[in-house]
Amino acid sequence: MKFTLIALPIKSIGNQLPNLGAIAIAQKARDLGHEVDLIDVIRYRHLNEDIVKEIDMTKPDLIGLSGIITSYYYFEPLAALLKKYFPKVPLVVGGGITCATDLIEKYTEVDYLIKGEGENAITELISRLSSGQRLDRGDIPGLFVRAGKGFSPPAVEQSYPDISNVSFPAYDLYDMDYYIESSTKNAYRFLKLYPELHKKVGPAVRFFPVTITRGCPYSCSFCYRLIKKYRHPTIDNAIAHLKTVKERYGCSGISLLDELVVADKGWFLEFCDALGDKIPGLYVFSGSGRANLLTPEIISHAKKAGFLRFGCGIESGSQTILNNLHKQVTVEQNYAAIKLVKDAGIMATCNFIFGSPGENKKTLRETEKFIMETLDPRDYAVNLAVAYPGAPLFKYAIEKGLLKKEGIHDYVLNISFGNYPLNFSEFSSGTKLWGEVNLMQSRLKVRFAWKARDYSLLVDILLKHLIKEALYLMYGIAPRAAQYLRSTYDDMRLHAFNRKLREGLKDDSKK
Ligand code: B12
Ligand code: SF4
Repeated sequence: MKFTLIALPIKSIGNQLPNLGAIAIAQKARDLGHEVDLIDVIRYRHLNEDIVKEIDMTKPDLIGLSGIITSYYYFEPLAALLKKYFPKVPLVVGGGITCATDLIEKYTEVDYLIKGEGENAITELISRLSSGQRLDRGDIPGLFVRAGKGFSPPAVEQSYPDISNVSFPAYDLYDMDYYIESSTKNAYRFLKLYPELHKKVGPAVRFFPVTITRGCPYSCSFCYRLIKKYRHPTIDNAIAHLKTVKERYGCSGISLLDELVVADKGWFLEFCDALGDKIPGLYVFSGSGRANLLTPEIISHAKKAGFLRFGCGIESGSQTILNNLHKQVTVEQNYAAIKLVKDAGIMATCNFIFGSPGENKKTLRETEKFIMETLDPRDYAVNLAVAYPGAPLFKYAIEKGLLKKEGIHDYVLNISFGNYPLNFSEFSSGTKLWGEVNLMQSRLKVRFAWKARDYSLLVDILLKHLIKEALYLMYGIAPRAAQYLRSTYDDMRLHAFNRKLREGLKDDSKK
């Protein structure tokens, strides 16, 4: 069987990362003896008509689409086009985008949808399709089968492959140099902010993103749990994987994209020791720490193994907000974790989420205090609370009436564009919340500049800060005007996009 996989893009964010799920599935199909093509839209940004032409040439027996939820804006028209031009070729979709099962069921004619890890379900799907067996009962774990207008869901939600026995992803299907260059640039963007670490690593390490473990046993309310069960491979398997990446592609740096690499302490310690012994000189950027799990032992092993950065997913300096997000972490644990990581000379990268349920002036002040006492401007990133379909926060938005069921389609298109229309906080509007967050960031800049006795920076920031504060306080006129302009602009963009989509499909039908 000929299988073409399409790696769907997301709105460009500068640092281009490959879709590792697509090449995991590609490798599975190859292992089963099938021929696989990959159309990498993340890298090449193909127009839909080019994809149609390419598929017309290669004539696959099965087309797979792979992406995360923010690929939705691209996925829906492409799926419609593929069904129009190749009605007899079955279409299967997988990856985080499948959290929008109801939309995919209603707004597309995709034949199969695979939820969670795809290796087992794709094996069954391909073998049944290639042997001409019927597939209409939805009896394969994780596999939704279209039956008329709707999907027939599987009896078992998803199945979990033995990750020590799946082959390493089909990296060769990607333009590896392109992705290595992008990951390397990103790693050095951070390294340059930390001269000591930069000096230690030197200028010539190549970085590439890899995942080793799968899943996470926690359930923070903003996080979509695509892979429910946490699992790790054997140490030998993990080491062989990283050695392959190093030897084949010359990467002695990796960005570890695991959701929670420290979830199993015993395994993680062994993994670090094996890294130090078997791949000396490897450097690791990891985003997946968790304050309640980071211990001096974990950090000292990680340091020896070459970890340069540990994410701490702090989210907030307020215990109320941490509780509302179901973080299962205390503010004190967060303080201690950051100190531990920084004292070891490892970058502590901390993400903060603003605008969660219960967020108000007091909780913002608590977070400001937390940042001021633990971090500096290099170490933290600011995000707004977003409800991704399938995440507990999404259910909360529906229950609280913040999002109506009939508005979900537009909402998902909006978040694909990077617009976050829901306000969970106690502030009267999203604009007011964002205004407060902006002010807090300005204040933090001033306070950091003051702490560093950088007077010219201080004057510069102070002026900008004063202007912002003055505008903000002017009877709310500025925020209201900004909100009006922003929502008008967003609506216009969304309507233009939908119009283009409809017109594109109409034009195609004339050809
Ligand atoms: C790398 C990554 C990114 C990259 C982009 C990756 C890409 N090019 O698509 C970057 C950094 C850009 C990114 C951004 C975002 N990400 Co992200 N990201 C990840 C991360 C850390 C790793 C993904 C990965 O490689 N996993 C390993 C592979 C093996 O798993 P997988 O991709 O899920 O693939 C398996 C299955 O999904 C399935 N499958 C996948 N494709 C296909 C195709 C077919 C045909 C089949 C049958 C099966 C199948 O089988 C695969 C093997 O089992 C995950 C967390 C994680 N560790 O999974 C989050 C994750 C995917 N991201 C997520 C989110 C929410 C985001 C953001 C929207 C928000 C944010 N603040 O992070 C932004 C989007 C920004 C934008 N501009 O749109 C969510 C996904 C939510 C969703 N429903 O899609 C995740 C799961 C994190 C989480 N737990 O919430 N992300
Ligand atoms: S945010 Fe991190 S710790 Fe929380 S559920 Fe998601 S992956 Fe797990």
